[in-house]
Amino acid sequence: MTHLIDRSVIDAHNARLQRDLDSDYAHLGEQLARRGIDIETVRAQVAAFGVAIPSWGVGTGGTRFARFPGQGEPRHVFDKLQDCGVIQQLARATPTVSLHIPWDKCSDWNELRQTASAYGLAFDAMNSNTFSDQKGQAHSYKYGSLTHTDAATRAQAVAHNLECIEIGQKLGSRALTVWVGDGSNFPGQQHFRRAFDRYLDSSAQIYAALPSDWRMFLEHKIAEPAFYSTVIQDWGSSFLAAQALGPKAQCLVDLGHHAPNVNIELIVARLIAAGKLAGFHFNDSKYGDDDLDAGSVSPYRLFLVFNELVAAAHEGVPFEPAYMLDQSHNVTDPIESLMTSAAQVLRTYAQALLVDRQALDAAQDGNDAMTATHLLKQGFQTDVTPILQRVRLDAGGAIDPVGAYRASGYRQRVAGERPAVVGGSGGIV
Ligand SMILES: [Mn+2]
Repeated sequence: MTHLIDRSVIDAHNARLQRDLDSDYAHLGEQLARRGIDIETVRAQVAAFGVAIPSWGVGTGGTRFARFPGQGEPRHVFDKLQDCGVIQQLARATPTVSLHIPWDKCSDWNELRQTASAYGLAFDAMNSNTFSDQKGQAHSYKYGSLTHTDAATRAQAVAHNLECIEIGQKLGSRALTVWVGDGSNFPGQQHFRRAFDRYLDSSAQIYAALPSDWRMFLEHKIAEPAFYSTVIQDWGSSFLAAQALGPKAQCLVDLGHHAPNVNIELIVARLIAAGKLAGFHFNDSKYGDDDLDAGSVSPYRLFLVFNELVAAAHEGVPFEPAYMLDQSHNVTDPIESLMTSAAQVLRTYAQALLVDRQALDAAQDGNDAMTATHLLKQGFQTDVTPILQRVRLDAGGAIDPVGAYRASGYRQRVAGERPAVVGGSGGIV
């Protein structure tokens, strides 16, 4: 195993914090025991939980207006993997990386797989890109890709997705995430039904090429870059498509891809019930697809999503969601944001595990709204920090990942090794 952060830095950092942690953990254990909860059971469940990092998340993001590059940004997929390795070494919650093609194209996929393995990383879902044109591409996606009116453009978009599957097979991935920016900017621009039919036709060709143990994740988004209509606008469109394609096609929920105030946890419940929940792209937002750090604005909303997941697991509903962060880091060090966000996801999962399901069932059956909502709040308001810290410590990580990361001087080191790209590319991710 390649250690990117010197072990002694982490050990010294942990040594200063461990006594407080032991005391806090024991105290929380007592509190939970009074509620009939075994802290060790919760700890084991949290330790088994992982969330994938998108390779593009370790670069600095941007907006439609500008991008302000950070120091020592990754230059290529190997640099990105290295940053993901640091995140996993310190925060111990992100054992997989989700690649994006063509941004992560390289000449030796075998070498990439071995490098990832040396960092203790594996590959999650592959992400295709038919929302921007690549150099030398025969047909433009300006007016759409899988749903384009021109058959040759659709065929090119299908072929790109098949290439993503092929690359993914070399890396041990088992899923393809398809998000299309296709849609329209003017009323009347697009024939809604025909565009959706073209989507189904193109997607069916991709679906037919899926290896038997693969899944296809359909990601809906209400708007952007098309601002009047998008072809896969909402979970309903996504569900119709997944239903038409077959059992290996499921619906991916990106928390930022809905209208403001939409009840996302209810969508999650519906997709679980239909056997069509693919998984999540976690982030937070206040206005639109803001791609802010998970739980940074509305942690209770994230909790309510996890409440549905934990309830379904508790009730033995068969489902296997894939979890990924999908954020844009414009003003923070992406490594710090991703470690913090991964911890936030684990925190929220732990809080949802604390809800007394039996008491909640009784309150719901008895129409006791106040007790029911108090039961959720009781889980959400429990400070599970000591559990997260113990999980990291036990796995060889840092009790305080951001503190240890800053003490390690990693960013300064790679800033010297990775010269800044003058100008840089657009910041839209
Ligand atoms: Mn997403």
